[in-house]
Amino acid sequence: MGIVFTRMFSSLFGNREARILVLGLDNAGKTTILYRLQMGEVVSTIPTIGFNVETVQYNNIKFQVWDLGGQTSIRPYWRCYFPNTQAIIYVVDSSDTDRIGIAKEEFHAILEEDELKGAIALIFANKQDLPGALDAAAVTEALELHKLKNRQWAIFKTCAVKGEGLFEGMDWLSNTLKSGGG
Ligand code: G3D
Ligand code: MG
Repeated sequence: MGIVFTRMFSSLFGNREARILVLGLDNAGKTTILYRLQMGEVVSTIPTIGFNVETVQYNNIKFQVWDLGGQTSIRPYWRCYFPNTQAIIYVVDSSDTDRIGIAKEEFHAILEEDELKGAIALIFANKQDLPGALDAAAVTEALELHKLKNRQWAIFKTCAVKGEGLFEGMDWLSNTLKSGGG
């Protein structure tokens, strides 16, 4: 599958530096997705302040992953990762209905950031294989996606462990970026 994704993203940004953030609560499936994309070697670093950031560099595009939620004191440090962000991939555990409200709040809060105003948003309603998982319409509702203004977004059902749905989402992402979004 890696070849497919690397082909999709090659020459997307020319020589421009680009960033794609993969965000969501812990346990949503972000790291699994990063490995599934197989776009390069995953490098894990812990910046001074102590949150874990995973990075895959593909040509001039950086995919960067960290967990939202938790400690509020580290949040200002997230901003170091915002410049040149063309897209946010927001990963939700669709079966974690207890925390979907928190997932919504975190998502809307991060989208308020000035430097992320122009970023497009791809939402993965992950863990569709688990019993009780909300479908895409229910996740759309729970995340209040229809409240998003001036932002291109799309939601896809995924099962990251099986690799299902990822291609469709990444296809939307690369096409939307190609046509000038982000
Ligand atoms: P995170 O990086 O967002 O914190 P991870 O999440 O990618 O580490 O995934 C957390 C756990 O959820 C992992 O299980 C992982 O295998 C599992 N997971 C990820 N995607 C799916 C999915 O689509 N379906 C199911 N059933 N599980 C998934 P472990 O047991 O390794 O902690
Ligand atoms: Mg992780």
